[in-house]
Amino acid sequence: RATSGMTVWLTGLSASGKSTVGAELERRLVASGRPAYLLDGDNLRHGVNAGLGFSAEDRQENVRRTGEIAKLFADAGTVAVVTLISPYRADRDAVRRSHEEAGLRFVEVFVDTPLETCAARDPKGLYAKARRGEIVGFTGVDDPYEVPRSPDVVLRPDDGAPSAQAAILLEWLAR
Ligand code: GGZ
Repeated sequence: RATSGMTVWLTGLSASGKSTVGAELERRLVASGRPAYLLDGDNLRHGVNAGLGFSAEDRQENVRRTGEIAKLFADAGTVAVVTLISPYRADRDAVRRSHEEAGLRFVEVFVDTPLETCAARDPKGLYAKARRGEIVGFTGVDDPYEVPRSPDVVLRPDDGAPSAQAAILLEWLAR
């Protein structure tokens, strides 16, 4: 294919900036003539993934389904930009394997914003609720986040605002 599809998978804590970076990456790709489509965890949970909660099993199924959807977009020649906490290494690795088995490129991006920063941002007040015990099993508070061991790209707050991080990511993808 002239325009080859792939999946760019952003993993990181809630409020790490995944969705903002992902939306900006999608915008920049489309502006440069590259078909791209954002698959955001929070959005998908209202539709195809409605009914899934935040147990380890449900998160695994959330990641699996979203990975399958991303594969369809990638196979159609689109850049699927996925933004999901996807806290478990094994689940993310399974999506990578399934892409590779299908001959599709999979790029894992770790949005490495420290927990303290995410909790200080707390745009939806979820960290505060989790700390008060009003949400049980919140990632980073009382639920695990397994840091990627060999991500393809790491984005840190040092890299700048989400738009700057998206630019870095786009440059990496172009190389
Ligand atoms: C983590 C939760 C939880 C719990 C609700 N743990 O920052 P947000 O609010 O807008 O996005 C988060 C979203 C996480 O959904 P994902 O599909 O990305 O998660 S996973 O990949 O782990 O399946 C957060 C909100 O849902 N949220 N409860 N307990 N995040």
